[in-house]
Amino acid sequence: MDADVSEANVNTMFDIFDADGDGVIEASDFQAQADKMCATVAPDSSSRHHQAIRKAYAAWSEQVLKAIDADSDGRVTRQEFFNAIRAGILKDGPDQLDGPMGVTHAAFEALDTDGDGQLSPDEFVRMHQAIGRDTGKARAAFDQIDTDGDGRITWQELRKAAQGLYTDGQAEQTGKLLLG
Ligand SMILES: [Ca+2]
Ligand SMILES: [Ca+2]
Ligand SMILES: [Ca+2]
Repeated sequence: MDADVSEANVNTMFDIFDADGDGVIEASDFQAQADKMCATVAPDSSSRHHQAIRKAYAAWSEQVLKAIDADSDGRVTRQEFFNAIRAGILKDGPDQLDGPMGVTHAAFEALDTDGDGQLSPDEFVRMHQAIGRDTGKARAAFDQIDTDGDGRITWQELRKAAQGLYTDGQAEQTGKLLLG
């Protein structure tokens, strides 16, 4: 296993993917995540953003299952997940960030309610309000992601913050950074 991806982090990542907590990652887990994300940032099922989020999760699901589901039964066990991480699958694949970044980008666009291509603090905090998180912490997270300190989060800034989750093995820290 990569020295910088601890077993605890791999377990945390698995648990995040396994949304329904039944011990295997399946397409339905990604659908559950999509439901949650849509309910938070794009509840109108006919909206462009709602459909983009669903599409992004479906693509991610397909990518993960294709890459990690070694015996192709449509279910990724914890063992298969560990084996894939050990083989460096989340680090070495050139396209390994396409799935999560597709989802992050769809969420970014849904949160950008005024469509100026950047998130204001109000737009960013809306996500935290919707899921009942401490909005004070959201503001601290905002300031950390806004690396040039201009009071707006660009896609480049959010992308850089979100990448940490998959490349640094710092799932918990990155989650905290994004969600407070
Ligand atoms: Ca599951
Ligand atoms: Ca905006
Ligand atoms: Ca900025």
